[in-house]
Amino acid sequence: MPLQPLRIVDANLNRLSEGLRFLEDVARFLLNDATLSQQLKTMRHNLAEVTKPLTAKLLSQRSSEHDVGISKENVSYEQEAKHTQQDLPGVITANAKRAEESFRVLEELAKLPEINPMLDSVRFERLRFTLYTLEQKLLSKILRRDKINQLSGLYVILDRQVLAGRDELDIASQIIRGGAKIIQLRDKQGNRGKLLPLAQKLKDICTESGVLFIINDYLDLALAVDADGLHIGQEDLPLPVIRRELPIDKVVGCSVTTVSQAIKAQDEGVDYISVGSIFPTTTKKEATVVGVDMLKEIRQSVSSPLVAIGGINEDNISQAMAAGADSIAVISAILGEEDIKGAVQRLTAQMNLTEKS
Ligand code: TZP
Ligand code: MG
Repeated sequence: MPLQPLRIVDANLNRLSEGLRFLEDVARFLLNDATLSQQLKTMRHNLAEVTKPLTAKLLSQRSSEHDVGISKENVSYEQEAKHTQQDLPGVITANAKRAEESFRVLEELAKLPEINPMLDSVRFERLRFTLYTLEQKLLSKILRRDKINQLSGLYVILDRQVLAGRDELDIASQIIRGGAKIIQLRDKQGNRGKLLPLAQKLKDICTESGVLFIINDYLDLALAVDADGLHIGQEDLPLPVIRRELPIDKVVGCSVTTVSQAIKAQDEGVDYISVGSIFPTTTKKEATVVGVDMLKEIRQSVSSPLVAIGGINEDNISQAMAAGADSIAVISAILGEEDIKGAVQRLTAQMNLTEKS
């Protein structure tokens, strides 16, 4: 009888490794996230290492057929069906909770005098706290995944200074009807009070049509209108601060001109990286022209989605796509055209053509 608690240890170790394996596979196969899947794998291996000396003892105590907890007689079909139907974030949460609870049970059991010499309670506690953070990272990535998938379409920046008084909502609806996947609101004058009602209306029409709505520069405005994301530059608040402030399902993009800036942005967990100016542009006078070769170099250094920007038009869009861009951001190639919808359609068609080649 003194080793009876080992049955609980055995059950919880099984639960734990099953839960961790599920989370690891999500990180590996659904998110293609090498860092996160490696961290979860390391945790699973740590656990195996801690419990390896106990394997024989644990197996001797196992008696699944006498486990009173596995009787299903009292579970109705409705309860069962409800239990099995969950969305992906729900299943991830359930598995993370299951693993965290098991860590906690092991931590408590390891305090018992008969278990204490075999298992280290503090180690389980540490692992539980690490798992809380990994769960948060995994869930936030899953919640942003559908948004990030839109980054293969055309990204049109609604620059209010370039629009020079034209009706933003009318232009935005033409952009949407043309088939753009992302709209960014850009206004370097920064009058948030004036921008707020416009940003709210833009957010509404984008949401209605499944277009991603991003705010350039202004964290407060992005929060106020519940935008899908925020785009920042090298001079803005640091990415970790932005992440802390924004809800976890919001996308953050960052502008870079060098490989080291791109690597840093990726390491800090950016959702997409904007590279430019690829070609000379008159829209942003102070922009550094980096050329398609820099885009190629960055493509080889990071796996984050890349958005090419700066001087891109119908004549050179294929060069930017061929250099590894996932998406193309444009201002003048759309806003400078008479037929906004037609210009979006033509650029989108060219992007799709290049993708296939
Ligand atoms: N960042 C780098 S270049 C640029 C920005 C915002 C301007 C892009 O505008 P255009 O008209 O598409 O060259
Ligand atoms: Mg900026």
